[in-house]
Amino acid sequence: MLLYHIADVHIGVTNRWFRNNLFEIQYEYLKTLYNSAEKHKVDFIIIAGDLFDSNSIPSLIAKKVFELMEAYHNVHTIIIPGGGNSHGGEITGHDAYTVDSIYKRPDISLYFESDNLHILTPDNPILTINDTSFYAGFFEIPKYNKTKATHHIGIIHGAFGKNDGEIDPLKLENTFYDYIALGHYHKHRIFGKSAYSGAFIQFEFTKAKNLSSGFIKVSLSPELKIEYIEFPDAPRFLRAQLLSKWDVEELKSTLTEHTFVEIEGYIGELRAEVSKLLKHPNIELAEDAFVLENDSTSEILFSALKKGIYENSDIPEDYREEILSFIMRFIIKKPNFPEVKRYLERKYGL
Ligand SMILES: [Mn+2]
Repeated sequence: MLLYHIADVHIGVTNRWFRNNLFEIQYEYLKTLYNSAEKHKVDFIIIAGDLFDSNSIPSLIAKKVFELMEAYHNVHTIIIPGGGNSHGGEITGHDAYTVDSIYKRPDISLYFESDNLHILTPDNPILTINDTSFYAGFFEIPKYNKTKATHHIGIIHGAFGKNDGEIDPLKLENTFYDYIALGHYHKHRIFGKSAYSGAFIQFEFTKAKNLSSGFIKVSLSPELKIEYIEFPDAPRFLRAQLLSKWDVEELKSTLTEHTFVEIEGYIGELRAEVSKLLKHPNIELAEDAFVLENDSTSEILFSALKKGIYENSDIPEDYREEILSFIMRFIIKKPNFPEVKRYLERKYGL
């Protein structure tokens, strides 16, 4: 039994490079996914939340998406609504199952009466198709009784991981589910018998160079096999800080025709280099970009911090660049450094 798992498609989202046409790219890759599913006789495609960026998506766009899914008669699509936050059991944001949910619109809910399109909601969280049961959870591990089916798949939109405020992924291991499809984080990650597929097609500008677009392929029998399949030609969006000649070289080497870069700041010394870079059609300067002049003590401070952050093993690798970027903005915008310093001492022991 084979299934594909995607999440966080965020249809309707735009960014500074793709103001209106990100949907065309997402749609083309959805077609790629479904063609592959058909070719490899994949039984199920799971969408673990945030299919749409918001509940106010035009019906015309949503219908185009559901019609595409419906057309692949041999593939069952199982969708759960997503959302950004859970407040006292109430989930809000993105395509959360609220009163004004896209999935409750009369013209949209009709699609879920077709044989191969299914939605799991808090009112209707379990579905069995042939010998496989699906159980939906929303920001929590679903606690249901096991059905009589052969395979059991959990689908959860929520934060699991080892950081503050996250649910320990070990708890996922101790459930009866054969596989747990997760959505919410936009970076793909596999742990044990669960996985985040990450954003289907990346759309946010981030510092992380290892963010990719793609999906998870799962075979359940004869034994569990979880595999990430990347779309190597999907667009990538990077935010870069140019604080040394080395950063410039690195940026040049990561540049491909599919990479779009926003420079969020640079040192004065690199001014000429930066204006050359900005002639490249895929590189732009952030609206609030900073410039650090050579004589600036901030630069020295920054190098010291960078060293501190990279040598501190308590700081998860994935967060280092983000923390640096955050500190950098702080240094530039808020010269009251002692406050930042106290915060860093308290939080990271720097
Ligand atoms: Mn999301």
